[in-house]
Amino acid sequence: IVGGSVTTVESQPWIASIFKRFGRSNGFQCGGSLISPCWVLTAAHCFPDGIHTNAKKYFVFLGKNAINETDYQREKKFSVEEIIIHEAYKDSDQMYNNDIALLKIQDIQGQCAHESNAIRTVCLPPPNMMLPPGTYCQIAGYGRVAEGSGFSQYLKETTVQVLSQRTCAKKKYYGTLLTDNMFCAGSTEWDTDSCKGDSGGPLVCEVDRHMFLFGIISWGEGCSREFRPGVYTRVTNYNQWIEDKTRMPGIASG
Ligand code: 4AZ
Repeated sequence: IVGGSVTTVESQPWIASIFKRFGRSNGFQCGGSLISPCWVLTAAHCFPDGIHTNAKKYFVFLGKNAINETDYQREKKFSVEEIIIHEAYKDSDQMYNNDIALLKIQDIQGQCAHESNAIRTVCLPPPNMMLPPGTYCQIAGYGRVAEGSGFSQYLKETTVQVLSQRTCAKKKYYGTLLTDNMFCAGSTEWDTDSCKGDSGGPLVCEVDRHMFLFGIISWGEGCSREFRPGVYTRVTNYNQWIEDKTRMPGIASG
């Protein structure tokens, strides 16, 4: 996150941090959001091996304040039982379409997440609920604090404003790179934004005094550049997909 401020996980208790094992060392990969006790929603581009991704190579923390510190009081570690990448996910050199994936998580006792002050699920907005342009939303993550800098030591959050699709699809902005599965959010001063390492993490907005997960941090040209706002996966296009993929395996009928 460029700009904004350092926060504590209690103010973003749905945030997940996704790590990958590299032999002896582990690397922070992406953010995510806890949408139900067993499921983290994140970006498909966090798994460049696609359907060949080995779930065993990944693990997830909830309740984590700092990437490089262990907080025995608050954080909980989970293995990844399953990675579901959207069937229509597509990456090009410049953008990602259908940039959405689900991780099924389980702790060492085989349990899903338990709520605490530092760990909570976030609600999904109703299908096709649109946000008026100008709506203020929050983004959060452990990513870069400026283009070309290192990742943030601690969780950061900031406020961005939703842009209209019409504005963001103008030539001066992203033109035809923007699809209906995306929306843009940024600051009018171009002084705060998501950045590399924040991908997969949450964009939440308050509607009727409740917080909803409207966006997944996805892409953008650089960070905090003029006329290059952050681009977010439009979560309301995927309510049915999420429901289908996270539904408990039923008993076959007929
Ligand atoms: C990235 O590379 C990335 N400014 C994420 C968000 C943005 C740019 C790049 C948006 O993960």
